[in-house]
Amino acid sequence: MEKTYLMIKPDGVQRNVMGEIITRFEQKGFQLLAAKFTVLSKEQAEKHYEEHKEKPFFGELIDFITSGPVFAMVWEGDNIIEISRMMIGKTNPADALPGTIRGDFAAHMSLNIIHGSDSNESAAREIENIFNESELVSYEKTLASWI
Ligand code: RTP
Ligand code: MG
Repeated sequence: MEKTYLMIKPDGVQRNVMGEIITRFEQKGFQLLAAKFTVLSKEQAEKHYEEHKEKPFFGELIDFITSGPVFAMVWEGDNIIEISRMMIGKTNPADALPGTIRGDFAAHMSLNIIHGSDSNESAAREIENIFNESELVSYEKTLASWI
């Protein structure tokens, strides 16, 4: 089963859409393994976005992602990396289709609500940056079988 790191960014927290976003991933059938409401340190932010460290917008990206609390989560499901990025929508909200999280809630490139890992390697690095192995909960939804 594939894992991904999803993180509601400071703008998503402040826009009061955390519950709505979590609902979408729950209803899609994915399983939450870990969650943490926290302010990223500069070191965590730089590690999270290390693939962008040579980009001109890197400084602004780090300032933004550390500017307030984020909701960091680990989710699991078949093909979750590709599917969750489809649910999130394109990076630039001008290209993000209605029905996607960015298409529905975002209007600016830098304020695009949520991050989703783009590969298995990124997911492993991003998860390890925020969570200890022991914080990932493994469980079966056995109690839902009678509903
Ligand atoms: P994210 O990593 O945040 O989930 O977003 P993404 O995969 O859709 O996009 P990525 O290329 O990884 O870019 C990371 C974040 O950097 C900002 N960005 N600004 N000014 C620019 O040209 C530019 N390009 C990217 C965006 O906020 C993007 O989410
Ligand atoms: Mg990215």
